[in-house]
Amino acid sequence: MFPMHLILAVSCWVLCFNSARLCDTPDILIANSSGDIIIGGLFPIHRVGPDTNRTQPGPITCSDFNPNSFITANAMIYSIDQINNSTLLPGIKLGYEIYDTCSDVIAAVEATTRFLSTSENCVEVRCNYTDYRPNIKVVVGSTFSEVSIAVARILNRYLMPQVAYAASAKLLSNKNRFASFLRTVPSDIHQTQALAELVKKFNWNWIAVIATNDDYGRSAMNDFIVKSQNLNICFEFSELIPIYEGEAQNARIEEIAKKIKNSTSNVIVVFVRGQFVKLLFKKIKMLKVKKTWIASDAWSNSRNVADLDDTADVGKIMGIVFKNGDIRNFPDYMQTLNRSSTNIKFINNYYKTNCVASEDNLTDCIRISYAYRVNLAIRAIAHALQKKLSCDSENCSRDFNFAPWQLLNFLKNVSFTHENGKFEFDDSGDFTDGYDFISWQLVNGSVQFQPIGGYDLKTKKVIINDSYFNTVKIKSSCSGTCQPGERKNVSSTNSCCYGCIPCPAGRYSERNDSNDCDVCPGDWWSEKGSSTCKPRTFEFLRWNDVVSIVLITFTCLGILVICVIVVLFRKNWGTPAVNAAGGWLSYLMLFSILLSLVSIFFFIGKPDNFKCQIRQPFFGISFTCCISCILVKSFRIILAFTFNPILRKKLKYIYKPVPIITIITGIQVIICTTWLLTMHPYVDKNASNSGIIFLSCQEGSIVGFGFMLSYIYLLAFICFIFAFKGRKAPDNYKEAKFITFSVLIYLIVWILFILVYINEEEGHKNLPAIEVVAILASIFGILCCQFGPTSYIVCFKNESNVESNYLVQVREYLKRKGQFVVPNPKISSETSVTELPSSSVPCTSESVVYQNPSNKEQINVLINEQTRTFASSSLRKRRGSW
Ligand SMILES: *[C@@H]1O[C@H](CO)[C@@H](O)[C@H](O)[C@H]1NC(C)=O
Ligand SMILES: *[C@@H]1O[C@H](CO)[C@@H](O)[C@H](O)[C@H]1NC(C)=O
Ligand SMILES: *[C@@H]1O[C@H](CO)[C@@H](O)[C@H](O)[C@H]1NC(C)=O
Ligand SMILES: CC(=O)N[C@H]1CO[C@H](CO)[C@@H](O)[C@@H]1O
Repeated sequence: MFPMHLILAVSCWVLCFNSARLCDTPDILIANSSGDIIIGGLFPIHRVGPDTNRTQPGPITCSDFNPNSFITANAMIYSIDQINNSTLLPGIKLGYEIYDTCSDVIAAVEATTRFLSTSENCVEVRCNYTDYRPNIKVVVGSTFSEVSIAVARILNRYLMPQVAYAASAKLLSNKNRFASFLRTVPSDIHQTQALAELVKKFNWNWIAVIATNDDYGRSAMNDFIVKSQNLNICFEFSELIPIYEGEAQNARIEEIAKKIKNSTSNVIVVFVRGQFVKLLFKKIKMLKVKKTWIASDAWSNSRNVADLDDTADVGKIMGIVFKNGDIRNFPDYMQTLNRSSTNIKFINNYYKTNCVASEDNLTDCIRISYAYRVNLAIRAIAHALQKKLSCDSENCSRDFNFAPWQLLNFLKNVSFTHENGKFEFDDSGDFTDGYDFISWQLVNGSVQFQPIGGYDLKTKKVIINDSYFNTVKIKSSCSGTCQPGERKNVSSTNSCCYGCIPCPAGRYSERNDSNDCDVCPGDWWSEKGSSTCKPRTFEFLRWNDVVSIVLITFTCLGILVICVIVVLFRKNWGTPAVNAAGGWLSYLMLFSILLSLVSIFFFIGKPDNFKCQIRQPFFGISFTCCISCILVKSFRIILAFTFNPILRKKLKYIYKPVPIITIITGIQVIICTTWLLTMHPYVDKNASNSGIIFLSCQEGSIVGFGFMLSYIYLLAFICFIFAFKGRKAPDNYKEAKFITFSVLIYLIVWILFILVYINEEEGHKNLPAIEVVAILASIFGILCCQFGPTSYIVCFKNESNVESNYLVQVREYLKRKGQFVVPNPKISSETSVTELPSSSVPCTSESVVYQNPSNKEQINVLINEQTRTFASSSLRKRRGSW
């Protein structure tokens, strides 16, 4: 067993290596400068990394010089100079150590180990790095996410701060895994959102997406699809390009190019590195396809692609870039970069590039480099150091020998303003200052990247310059826009491909591309294919309809007639004619007829619940009262023609007008009350499938309504029977005929009404009018037949309106006819009379008529009594016929 302290001693050892400065060329160290605090830098100065077929771990050699990265690296040097010259860190000199990553992890990892070396050029292997103090305090870099991730994984162990200026992979926001990683660009998670919003801004909803088949491409594509779908953008297809060059990749790109040629979408979003975009565009050009291309930041400002011949042939290209800004005097600095005075390597290669050819070229090169983002990174570090070293305007603490992790918190919480912008890292260590959109414009035969707008991360708003926006006329949607008044008829598979169908009647859609047609609210309505609803018109029997005016005229006429009759009767009150017409019974009849006429007004005009409920009972009860009066009159006729004394006595016993009228009307009141209390009538809005609502009264209970009508009908029928029996009354006695006639009118009219009512379509507008006609017909029948003759007599034959006249004439009539009536012989056996043949009996069948009475006195008494009964209940129309 080894003692524990021995194991610990063994597990801690030191790795030393020659000073980087002692390395022979070629080496990945690009530039360095001593200082109080040294900042590490990682830049892909070369595009192609070390040979993949290495057999010995010799020095790393890279190829394919990248001028943009060279400029980016110079931006770091320049920015450090700026800080040194400024008053931000008084008395402190910042130094740097800049390495080439060769766009590959292998060189980046080597550079990282050098960052971790201590002043003795050793990387110590310890158990506890709390006290570990390497030369480099903070690292700036790198460009590619893949490289940055590798570096971040190593630095995470030491919690050495790393500030990236371009690596935007979403993964790097995870602070559990990359605790010391910060960046001066937003995460790609925002980029996909920004691109989706850009597509939405141009109202494209039918697009395709292509990505490289690696972590970056797949994750960007998936994010983009999800975010686009949330904005109702649909995808015709999505394709992945393999990242390993070769036959398979070539074939795949060819396939994709053909698919693009075949596609109906005009907009293709591409999350592919520039080098593969180049291959794709070559194929696209061969197929002569023109589309609109949306570039992710991976190639949005790639000179490599832009410098292809005839890039404009593939169509319009728009791209997203990190928000750019100016570094003061940096272009001058790059222009006057002196080959001898600078200590940066590869300056000669730089002078071989296009960038230095002209000022314009240089500006373009600087714009597409990450210079501005590096500048922000150095500023953030300087502001963090200012806090860490507790600087005031003159002095900083000169305690430089701190462990890198001690700077991390100051850096995370840094907040500074620069050129009116406020910069700070969010909780994920990312900047959130948004993006710019650029458009590739052909100027003098070469592509320039022109800013066309931007995206604000916080408001998620895309702003595109109007001047550019208005030039974009491209449409990319699977289907045309559905107009207001139509709705989408979406197929089950794809929500962006749909036909448009007009909204059915009664429904509407206000906006373009509505998914559904809304139902018009209650009293509103629309025609087929409407974008709005219009109020329905109510249809009912209006006061000013011709029918109504006619009906009202007749009603008023009826009221007028009643008034005239009342005046006539009042004037001739007590005369036999008025008495014969019923006396006070006439007033009651006229009053109930008046009420029936008044009820007509409830049948006309806009129905409401009150009118619906009141109108039928109002009419029913008043008319029942009227009929009951007629019934009493008919009853009296029966009584008058009943010569059988016993029957007469019985009938006379029952003949009590007031109770009869009260009971008969009372029963109707009960029927109507029961009806109203159980299922009362109500207003029915019969909304048809047109712009019309039929407002009508539903009777609620057809049984109640039927009972009410049948009851009146039954009473009228009884009247009819009674009066019919009295129709063979003596010539002078016309009352029975008139009752028969008026009741017959009623019976026929209401049979017709019932037939119409049953066959009439529900809630028809004219149904109330028809009922009013029936009411008017029966009322005028009664007025004419019951009151007309009496009125005639009191007006024109008033001289005969004397009681004696009545009595004399009745008696004469009976005598002339040789007929008079006596009580039934079985009861009055003292009279001996010869029975007449039944055929000659002029009176009712119950009556027994005798001829040649033996006792003249008795006969006279009898005649007097009969005459009085006649006189009190009859009227003679044709006096001359007596
Ligand atoms: C810093 O100051 C030096 C000397 O004054 C000057 O040469 C250099 O251009 C300045 N650098 C910047 C970035 O202002
Ligand atoms: C690690 O080292 C620091 C400084 O030497 C010391 O304060 C801390 O206690 C150590 N941690 C452990 C777990 O030993
Ligand atoms: C292109 O479309 C045609 C007909 O629509 C189809 O036959 C062909 O397979 C399509 N080609 C590709 C590459 O999708
Ligand atoms: C004021 C000052 O110290 N400026 C120096 C800052 O650092 C650069 C080199 O990195 C020097 O050239 C400046 O003179």
